[in-house]
Amino acid sequence: MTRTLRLIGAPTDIGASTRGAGMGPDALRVAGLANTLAGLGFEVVDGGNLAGPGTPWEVPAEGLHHLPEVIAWNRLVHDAVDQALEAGQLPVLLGGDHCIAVGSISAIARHVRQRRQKLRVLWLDAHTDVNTETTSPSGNMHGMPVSCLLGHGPAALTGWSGEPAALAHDAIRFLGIRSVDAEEKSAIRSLGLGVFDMRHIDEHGMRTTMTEALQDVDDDTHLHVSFDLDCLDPDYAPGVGTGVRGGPTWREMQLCMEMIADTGRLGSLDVVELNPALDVRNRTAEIAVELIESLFGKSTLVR
Ligand code: EXY
Ligand code: MN
Ligand code: MN
Ligand code: MN
Repeated sequence: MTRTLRLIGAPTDIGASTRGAGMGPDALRVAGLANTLAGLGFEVVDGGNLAGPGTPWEVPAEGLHHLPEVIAWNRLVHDAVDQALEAGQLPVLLGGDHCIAVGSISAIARHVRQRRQKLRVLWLDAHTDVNTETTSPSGNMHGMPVSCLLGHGPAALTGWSGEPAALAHDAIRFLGIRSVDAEEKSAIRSLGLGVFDMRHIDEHGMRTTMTEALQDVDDDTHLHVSFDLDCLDPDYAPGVGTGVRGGPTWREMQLCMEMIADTGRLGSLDVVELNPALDVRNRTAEIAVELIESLFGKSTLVR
């Protein structure tokens, strides 16, 4: 049966520190995302862009930047992802900055729970995004979605899945991590989160790391990938607002994607933090499309 993928554009930089991520969905379209996925044999429906509030660029209130607008965007994203899942489509959310993962993963968590499946989230990122309004050094909400999903973030953004926490602490694995605030480190330890940082990838290689990250993924598992493009080394992906050097190479990310594809359990995807205003001739968008193609099963294996 042909699987239908639904592209959902969320053109916003409402949770980011730098403007420009709102152009991400169209840059991915220009780089040929829909045709590339159709070329793999999927039916691809591009649902266009959601229409949410603009970015007012005001100072943070009570430790949070733009909370009402972040809620509005996440509400739109939540409902669009929910509708795609209800229609039997595989949602591909095109950000937009990473704050929108609250809406998408909350919808996915409810759907997975109703089907009595198990959820595993792979958070591909230079950052762990596990700040809260009391620990965040910036007030920027793209640094907080994981806390919201674990039930520890701002109250207005927790509980959206129908449970206090959309994610159990052992339902998420982080890969590519190399920029973690001091208070995030404490949270990671106290919550017992599974973090595969760059030191781990350096020491064990991507193959072993992915084998570990995918351990216990089985036929009942829904795999969600939250792909922050700043996971990649900025030499390969310059078009991001919060790039951190020392990330995985293009080849390493390819292997990561191929090993996820090999499980056959990919059920949903966020592609976030692409900032075309900082990119070089749409290179980061093109690399993202190549990596997403591998994630959806393009194989370069000869044997
Ligand atoms: N940890 C920093 C903060 O919370 O402000 C930086 C977060 C950057 C988040 C990027 C999108 O992954
Ligand atoms: Mn992120
Ligand atoms: Mn990041
Ligand atoms: Mn827990």
